[in-house]
Amino acid sequence: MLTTKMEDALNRQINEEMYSAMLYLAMAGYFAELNLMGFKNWLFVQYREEIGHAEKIFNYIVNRGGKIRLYEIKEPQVIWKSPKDAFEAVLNHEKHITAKIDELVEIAESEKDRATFAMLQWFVNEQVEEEANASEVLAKLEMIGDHKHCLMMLDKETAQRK
Ligand code: OFO
Repeated sequence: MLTTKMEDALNRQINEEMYSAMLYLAMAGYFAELNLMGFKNWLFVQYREEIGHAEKIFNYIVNRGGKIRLYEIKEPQVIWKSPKDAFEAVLNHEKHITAKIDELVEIAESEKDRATFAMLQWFVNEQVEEEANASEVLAKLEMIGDHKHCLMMLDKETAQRK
């Protein structure tokens, strides 16, 4: 059985993951407006992954016999200054999520909840990938600068993400 503190923190993380999904869906819309459909695809795939993260925690709480609590999802930003600005926001957001996962791990340790600690290791590893994916696109955008042709090439590359 989950302790109240652990259950509450996990439910709050569902909200964080749902906000991540909303943020990336908003960003997909921003790139669609710029006719950068490859970037739109990248963010749409990311949006779906975030829904998957929320579902993973939801199912874990259910499997442990806990209570699900859903909270209001904050309205995301919908416009950015440039593609680079948007991907800086992705990386910063993923760093924020990594800190949230670390907090959950600390709670699992302090509550002596080994099952939750084990489950969270998936998220610890996932965050390494999430930050690396965002950093990779951001680094390329920084390299490209104002070169429209290179931006179109990167748009083609991001269109491949599944
Ligand atoms: Fe992007 O990893 Fe979940 O929130």
